[in-house]
Amino acid sequence: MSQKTTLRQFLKANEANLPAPLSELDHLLHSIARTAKTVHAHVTRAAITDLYGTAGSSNIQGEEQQKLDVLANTLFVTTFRESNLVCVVGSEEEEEIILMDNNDAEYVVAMDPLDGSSNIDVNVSIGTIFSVFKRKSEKGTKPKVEDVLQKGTEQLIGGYVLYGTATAFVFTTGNGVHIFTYDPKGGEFLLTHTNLEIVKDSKTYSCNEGGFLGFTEGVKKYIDFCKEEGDYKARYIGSLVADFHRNMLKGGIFIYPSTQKTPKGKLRLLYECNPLAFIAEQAGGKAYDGRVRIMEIEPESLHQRTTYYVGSANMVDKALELIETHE
Ligand code: AHM
Ligand code: MG
Repeated sequence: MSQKTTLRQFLKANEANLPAPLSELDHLLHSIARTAKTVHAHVTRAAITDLYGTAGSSNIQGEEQQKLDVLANTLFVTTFRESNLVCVVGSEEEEEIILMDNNDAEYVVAMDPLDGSSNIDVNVSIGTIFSVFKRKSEKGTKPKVEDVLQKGTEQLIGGYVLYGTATAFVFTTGNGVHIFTYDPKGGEFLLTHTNLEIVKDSKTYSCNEGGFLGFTEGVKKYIDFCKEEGDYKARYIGSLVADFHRNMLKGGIFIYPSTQKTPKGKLRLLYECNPLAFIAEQAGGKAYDGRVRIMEIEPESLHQRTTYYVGSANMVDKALELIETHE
């Protein structure tokens, strides 16, 4: 077995390609990776340590919070506070922005600390999703919500951690997509894919077809198109990070359209769609809301939702073409 590159070695070797001083982004990425290890440890032992089940509270979306949602949120927020690099965090689990009480810090984080909550209790893959930005407001002043409401094109880092059969840390700083797999033996994230590219065409579509009757005509036409082709596969875990990760590695399109229950789509622009859109584009894929490039949407609110079509470029193009001609 060849010696694998650690996250630290990789960042050091790629210093010139980072969009901010290495010491800062390096520190931030390490802090996220370290906390991901802690979350990994909790996730793998949750059935034993009584960490399954609901926390007895709801988030801003009115969704019941799981104990692990709350724990992951606390762990990541504490990490960012202690990093001294982050001035404000926007989290799926908290209604308002979270001030880090460090007005001299320059970075902003938007995150979903533990996505795929419905899969937590049943031992199915879940994930952490995050974006890092530079603040818009002046250093030394109190950060504002506008610091978090930045377009996806402004991201310095987009990333996720998949807690699956293995835990994987995937990110881009705008210079390709890299996957680090956690080695529980050595306690390190090791480089297992570099400059990942998503194939342009594939025959896998991921969509919750339970809502089919409520889909718009164009989306129905695209799903029908996949079925009529005869050799397409439907693959849907219901955990965004896991569905996205599979499509990144094997090709495919992930769709969360407008439904009767969620007319604006279900997924949140800032901390679910944008980071994955950045990664998809960096790997040669595409991410649209059905009409507009996800990363060009001007955010208006912290928990804003959007419809989402992401994955292999030609598949996204085909979906957009049918949506345009049928809506
Ligand atoms: P969550 O943030 O409450 O976990 O919801 C987001 C999750 C995504 O991981 C997944 O893609 C989607 O919800 C699945 O929704 P549905 O059950 O409607 O198919
Ligand atoms: Mg989520």
